[in-house]
Amino acid sequence: MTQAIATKISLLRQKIQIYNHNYYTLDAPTVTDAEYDRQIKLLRELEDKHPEYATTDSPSQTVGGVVLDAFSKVTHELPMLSLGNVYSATELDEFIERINNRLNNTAELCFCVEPKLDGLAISLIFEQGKLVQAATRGDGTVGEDVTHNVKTIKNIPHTLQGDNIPLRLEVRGEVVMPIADFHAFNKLAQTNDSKGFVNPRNAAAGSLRQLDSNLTAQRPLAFYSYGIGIIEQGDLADSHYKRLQQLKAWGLPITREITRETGAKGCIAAYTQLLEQRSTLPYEIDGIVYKIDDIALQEQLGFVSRAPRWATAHKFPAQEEQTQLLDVEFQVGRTGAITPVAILQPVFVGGVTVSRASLHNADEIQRLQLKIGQTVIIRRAADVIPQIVQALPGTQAEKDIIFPKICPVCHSEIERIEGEAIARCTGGLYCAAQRKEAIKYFASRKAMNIDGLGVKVVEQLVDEQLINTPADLFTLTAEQLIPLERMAAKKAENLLTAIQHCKQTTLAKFILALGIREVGDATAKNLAEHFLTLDAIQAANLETLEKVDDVGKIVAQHIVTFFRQVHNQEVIQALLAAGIHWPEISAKETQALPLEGKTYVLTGTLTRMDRNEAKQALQALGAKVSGSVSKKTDYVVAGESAGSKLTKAQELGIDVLTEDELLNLLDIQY
Ligand code: I6G
Repeated sequence: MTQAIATKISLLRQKIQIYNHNYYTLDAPTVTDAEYDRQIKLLRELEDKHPEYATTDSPSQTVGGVVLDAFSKVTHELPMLSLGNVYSATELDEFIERINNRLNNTAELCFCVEPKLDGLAISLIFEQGKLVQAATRGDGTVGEDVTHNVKTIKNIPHTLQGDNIPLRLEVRGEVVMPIADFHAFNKLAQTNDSKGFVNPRNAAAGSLRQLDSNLTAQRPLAFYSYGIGIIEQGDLADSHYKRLQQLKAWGLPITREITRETGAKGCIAAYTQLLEQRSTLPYEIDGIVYKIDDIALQEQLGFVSRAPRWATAHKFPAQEEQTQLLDVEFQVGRTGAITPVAILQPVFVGGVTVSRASLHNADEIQRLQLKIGQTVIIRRAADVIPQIVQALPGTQAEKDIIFPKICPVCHSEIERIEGEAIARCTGGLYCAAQRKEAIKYFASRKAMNIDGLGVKVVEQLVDEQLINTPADLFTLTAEQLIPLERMAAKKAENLLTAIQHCKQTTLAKFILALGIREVGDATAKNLAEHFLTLDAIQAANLETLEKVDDVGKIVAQHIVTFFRQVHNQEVIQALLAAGIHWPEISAKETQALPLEGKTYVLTGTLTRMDRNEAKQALQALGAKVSGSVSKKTDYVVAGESAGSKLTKAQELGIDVLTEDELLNLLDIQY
């Protein structure tokens, strides 16, 4: 029995050591953070229950990182520790109780509360205000010298500015790759057929640990301070919060979300608020850190083996989890696009249970080297559709995924035009799947908004051959509807009323409802406002279409091709004959707002307002806010550590605004 426990603990330690090697040395994790945390927790529980097997070199007692031979080694003068964790309000209460017991304290404690960035911890040493050394945390005692690489990070000052700077000062913080830059980097990697990064943390770690600092310089990294190590010949404030503000005053970046809170109640309120903000932050965070604010109390509390007693991290729900790929289905979309969809062993991730995830196209399956039966890592950041980001190495027994050559619905040939990622069913409106999708899209909320015409009803109507095109909806009768599944007389009557109701619409919604390839709601609105009438849009040639915002060569070609098809013309005529109409648009209406017609791109980190606020303020004044810089961009607003978008704007000669200039334009005082 005891032997069995010893073996269990030993195997668990070896397993965690392999995870550590993959994560810290190779920058290529093979399990999710959530799974890693579960295994560490299990090991600690076993060691607590069987203290006779506890050892100081157990991965439960060490920081985890290692030092690569490729870099020179730096011994930290003060160890760089990690943090303990709490996972609930109860565990936070227990953490506070332990502190109160040690301090013999009964008063409410004051905490400095900071977001926990998901990046790579580093130490910066400044001597006489000059940056002289940067090192990774490594195993907490010895780290890697990454000074050359860190000096390429744009928001790290090489010289501190201001008064009372200690003669020698160590600043600790986290290097991250901002989320927007991570996506841009991966997109570029995909077009260059090179490998992207699995997540922003890996991107930051992989970029910082490059042997050639020219490569690091090309990566959009940013740094945020969270604490101080060595202080020689200098007096700093007696509060952690004030010390962070002092770092900011000397020119070191700190996160905007730092606050001071009282007691568990204040901490939990800050947790809830930060969790809500999570999806709008420019960097990825995996939790919040509560730190006793009073430095004297911190000193009194001291450290346990690997973490301070005066701080703990409260983890957010995991955004990555692992599960099994059970099968792959091939869906046929509105335009015939064949999308492989992963069928997953249901898994709770990012606050929801995920059982399906789009695999986009055949290239994505190839890129992930995916096989049925493998364990995969699913990522679901808040409000973002779930994605498979990695397939873990598996066994031989797994099955290859065969991309079909004929449409699974209508059995027409599937074609993939050279140079295009998407394969399409060639069946057109002969394909029931495409017909169903076209009708669902027509009825959808942003288009004709037909209440009660859900997915299941459309599928039955097409399968029963009661409708073939959106125009057929307007000839439906109660007698046809009532026999459908879950359709009583009242529901049928409501649906018929909704169908009648939708006839009063707008030109933009009608254009959107037609389902022209790559014409979404913004483009449909731009087309309506530019041409004012349906006839004018139908008559437009490629050149005139390309004058419209958002419309490039490819979209213009899709529009012309769509209106040229006889069957599309027949459907449009039938819809108009059924009574669909919209109010006339006057040219004046479309020019009412001061920034109408101007396209802005926001890049980098804004420090006094977040991107969403800036976007909404610009849109309220009529501007269009785009995600990418092109010749059609009028202004680029560049915040801190702006990267490739700023470079592109400069290359294209586009006006670049600072955050101050933007605030000035918007007439906002912060
Ligand atoms: O690893 C860490 C991440 C963030 C930290 C940390 C932190 O504060 C926001 N704070 C401390 C005190 C330590 N590690 C040891």
